[in-house]
Amino acid sequence: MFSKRMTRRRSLWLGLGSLATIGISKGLSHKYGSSYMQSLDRKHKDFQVVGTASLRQRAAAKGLIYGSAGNYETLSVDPTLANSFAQECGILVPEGELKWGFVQGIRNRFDFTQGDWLANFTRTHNMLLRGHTLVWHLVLPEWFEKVVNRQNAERIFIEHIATVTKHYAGQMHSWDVVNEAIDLDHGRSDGLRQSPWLKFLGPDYIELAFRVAAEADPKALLVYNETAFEYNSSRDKARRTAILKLLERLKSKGAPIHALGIQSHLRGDGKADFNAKNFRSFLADVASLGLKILITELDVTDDELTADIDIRDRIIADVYEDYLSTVLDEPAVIAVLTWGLSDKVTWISEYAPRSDGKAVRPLPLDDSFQRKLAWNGIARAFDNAPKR
Ligand code: 9MR
Repeated sequence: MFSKRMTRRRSLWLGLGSLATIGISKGLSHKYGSSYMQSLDRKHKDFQVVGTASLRQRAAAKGLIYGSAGNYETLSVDPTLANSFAQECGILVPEGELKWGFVQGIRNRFDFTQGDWLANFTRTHNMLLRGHTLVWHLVLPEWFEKVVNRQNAERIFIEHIATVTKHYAGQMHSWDVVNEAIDLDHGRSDGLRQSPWLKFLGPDYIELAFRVAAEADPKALLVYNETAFEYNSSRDKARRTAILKLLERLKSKGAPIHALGIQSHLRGDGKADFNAKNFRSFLADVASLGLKILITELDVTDDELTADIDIRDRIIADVYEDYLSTVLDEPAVIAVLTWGLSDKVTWISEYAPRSDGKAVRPLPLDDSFQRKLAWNGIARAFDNAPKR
């Protein structure tokens, strides 16, 4: 009994400690005051939401689109999950089914079976569809290394992009044309990743991908999607600078790029410093290039947080609400997608599992598809967002 109480007290302490850390390190002192007591008050934030309207409806009321990544494997066998998607989401992005290794796992044999199933799902439920992704250094098929060389790379690259984009032409709200092309550790002055495509085609492969996609599907919004630049570390700042330079280069060459996708895989542990003002000014810089912005893969890890579900959920919800309040202040932001809808289906369970073996809770719905505080945090950010 005694030791149980001690455990509860200890976990409460750890939880409150994390709250305090987040309050200070996220640079939110303007909002909450930086004192420890004020940070503790956030524990009592009620995350109240008016009415029962879905995230889709709340987003739409502001001229925004809300949706999620989903996959064939789970949506095709789990009607309750499918039903939650139909209820909450105005847009769906296949989590893996349109990546190169899935679509063209066998050379020249394009397999759209699962992608088409998901596309049909969106039509049935009157949702928009997003494509992810045409060009990425990961999830390349096994044959890639054996077959692709400097002589044939351009033909294979163009063929793949044109075939996949044409297949879904007219159906796609937007396409992540190029994903994660920047890696500053690779030592290039332009910040580009030494990807296979860069090796074979040179840095203009990005522009080429946009041109091929635009020709095959002139209606889709063409997006450059990137990860890990949301925080205030010198690394994230340098990545933001490199991204802006890339976007400027593409625009100045007249490449048909329409938007930046900000993945937004966020940390719930408060160990990374988020600076709303700096991030907001980056968003304004992107918008000033005439680009739209999509939040494409939002989720919040909880692996370092207390086991206490009540406290954990509050911390996660608070990260969602704070982050979205900042980004939705920028009118160029037109859509928000979480990388999954229910805690039952999330890459976080493998990528950032909890060391205590408890289930992770990074998404808006719990593993029984009930709305949890993260849902409220998102709903509140939508409700308070300026209208587009
Ligand atoms: O969530 C996706 C996971 O199921 C896949 O195994 C993995 C490789 O295809 O990709 C994950 O999604 C990634 C996305 O495609 C790009 N941004 C990071 C996402 C999480 O890793």
